[in-house]
Amino acid sequence: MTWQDGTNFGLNDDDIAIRDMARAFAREKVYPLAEKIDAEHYFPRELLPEMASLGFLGAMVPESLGGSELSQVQYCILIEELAAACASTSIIVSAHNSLCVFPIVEYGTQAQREEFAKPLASGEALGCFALSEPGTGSDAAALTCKYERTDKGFVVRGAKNWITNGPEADVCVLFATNDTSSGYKGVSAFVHSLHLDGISRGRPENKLGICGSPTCALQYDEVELPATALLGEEGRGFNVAMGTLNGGRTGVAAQAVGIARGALEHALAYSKERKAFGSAICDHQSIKNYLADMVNRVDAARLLTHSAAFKKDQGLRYSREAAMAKLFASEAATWVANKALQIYGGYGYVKDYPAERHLRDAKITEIYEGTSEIQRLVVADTLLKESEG
Ligand code: COS
Repeated sequence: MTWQDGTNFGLNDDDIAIRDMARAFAREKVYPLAEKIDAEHYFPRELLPEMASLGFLGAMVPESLGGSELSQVQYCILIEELAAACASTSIIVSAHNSLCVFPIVEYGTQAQREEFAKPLASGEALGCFALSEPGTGSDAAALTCKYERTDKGFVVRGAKNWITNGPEADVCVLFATNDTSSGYKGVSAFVHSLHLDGISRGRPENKLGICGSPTCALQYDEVELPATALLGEEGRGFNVAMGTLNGGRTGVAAQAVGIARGALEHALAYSKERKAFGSAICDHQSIKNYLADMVNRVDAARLLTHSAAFKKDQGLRYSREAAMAKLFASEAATWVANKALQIYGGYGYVKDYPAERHLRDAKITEIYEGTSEIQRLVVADTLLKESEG
């Protein structure tokens, strides 16, 4: 298998060093486990200590708290490299960083950063994010998980769904409302340990793809949280969720780029080996057309992803760019993985080759952290707003 660079621009020496380190780790430690992770729905816990020591689990954490403080562009490079080897491993790292560590560092107090971000960066704890509910996905403001104030802090009751890392996580960023009639203005964010009385985890979901990334529901039965669990201002939780998802969407876009690149690399290698009508199939025009269209999509997806991440690094508004990157990269990943499987022909349809895994893994990138339909809404709404001047 070849490991190619594709189109990049403006990467500095640090970015390239991080890419090379992530690529070496992905190739030597993650890729050999990818088939087992998928086939056995295996959570690769043994990768966590080394990923922590390489700074992968503290990518969003300041160096003063033991993190590696990567730029968003560097973070996207890291996620792409992991995803090219194993999509499950990449989303374990991405959900931990983008959805749990980021909001703690961005919106939390210094005490919350010390209590939660430090162990999340060191690998002592794994993070998750609880926004969706059984009846609330795209319409996130309609959530019903309820919190009430008490003398000591808060009490929470309700259900959360589709929690990536849920079965294994130790720390959760939770969204709950104290007034469903107030819409998004009733929502507050909290950060808490998942090892509290009253929290139960559902059985791990049996998914189409990313099978080593564990997902479950969470049930909160009269869970008591201390007053210090409130993350950001009361009533501003929806803004915490949206601000967090902007960054998360660049991470999923990078994951999609990695899955697409992995699919392309395998199909490219196969097309050079496989013979039909007297020559390697890559010599046939139909296959060349596929390869050209695949690499175009991979590189265009990476450029959109890095452009959104670059805007975040500059401190600029980037919600439209993040949505554009996720929308394009996720649909490109499914398209590229589908064409890669086609290049393999019958061999693509069986589990002896990774082509069908790439296709199963790619599909979720069109769904989680905001469906393609929601991304189109965000892109069009921000475009219309910006055009008003
Ligand atoms: N970035 C920053 N802020 C955002 C934002 C974004 N992308 N989208 C909305 N907001 C803010 C708005 O600025 C507004 O805040 P203020 O009143 O303080 O200005 C607030 O959020 C409400 O905005 P709006 O009225 O547009 O919210 P809606 O309820 O109409 O919802 C969508 C907007 C549909 C875009 C939102 O619910 C969404 O992203 N849904 C998908 C949720 C998702 O990704 N779920 C996956 C969970 S993780 S697997």
